[in-house]
Amino acid sequence: MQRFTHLITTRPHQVRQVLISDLHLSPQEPALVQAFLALLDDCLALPALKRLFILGDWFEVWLGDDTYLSLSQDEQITHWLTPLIAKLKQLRINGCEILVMHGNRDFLLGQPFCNLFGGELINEPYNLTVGQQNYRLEHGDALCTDDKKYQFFRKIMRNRLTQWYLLNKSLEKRLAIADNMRKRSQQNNANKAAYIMDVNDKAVRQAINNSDALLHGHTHRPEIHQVTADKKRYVLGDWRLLDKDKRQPKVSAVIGAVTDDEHSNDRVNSNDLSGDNTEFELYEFEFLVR
Ligand SMILES: [Mn+2]
Repeated sequence: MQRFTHLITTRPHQVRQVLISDLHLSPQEPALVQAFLALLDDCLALPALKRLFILGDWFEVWLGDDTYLSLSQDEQITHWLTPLIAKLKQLRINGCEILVMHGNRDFLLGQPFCNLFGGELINEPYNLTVGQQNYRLEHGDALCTDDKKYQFFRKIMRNRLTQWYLLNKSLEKRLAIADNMRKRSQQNNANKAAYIMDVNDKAVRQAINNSDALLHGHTHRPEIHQVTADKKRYVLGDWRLLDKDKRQPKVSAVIGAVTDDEHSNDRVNSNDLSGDNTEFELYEFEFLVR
């Protein structure tokens, strides 16, 4: 895999939009939560940042917004999500929009939770204009059409009725269902060939057909692929805890950013994101675990 340079140290004044996915945050892996908070600190330090995209699988599992919203104030104070919400809210107040897309693990995430920090839930595919080009953003699981079993499961899970049914179950029931689903999916995936878990070439070509580029996560295979002579497919990375047993563990992720190399101040303050010098690149984000 190619190396990607660091966002902040490269050109902080030019970063207009940051795109991340597949953080798989959970209270069981606090290092990833810390790393996300560190990224938000980086974002807060970017003077021209206008948008943060979270393109799915933000959370390892999401059983419904009520798991947080129904907590008492005292319970919320000590909850692992609270610092994260506070920092996102700060970012939003600073003028950065926060756009959240569902992944296959957190498809029950709702607008009420996003309202806590002024975020907006967006549908896939989402059309992003980068300079003169149209980028199609999606989580990526819909592109893995070789995995027939999963696509069937996806169709059922993304159905409004299924979601309504799930959200009306008690939290205990939902926990049990999620646990069961995770186990089944682990069993299934263990027997699947590597290509089945990756995107399907035909699905990619279809998806990119009406766009200039495709950007997704989900596969945990960060890379830049040339799909046609003039169209690229960018794959964001998952957030990984590395060197877990060593003295200095770190979290590493490949993220995306839209930069604009105009230096004039009025451009930095304007909402015009479509300049000729606008470009999209993948970057390495690294966080040393404290
Ligand atoms: Mn995923």
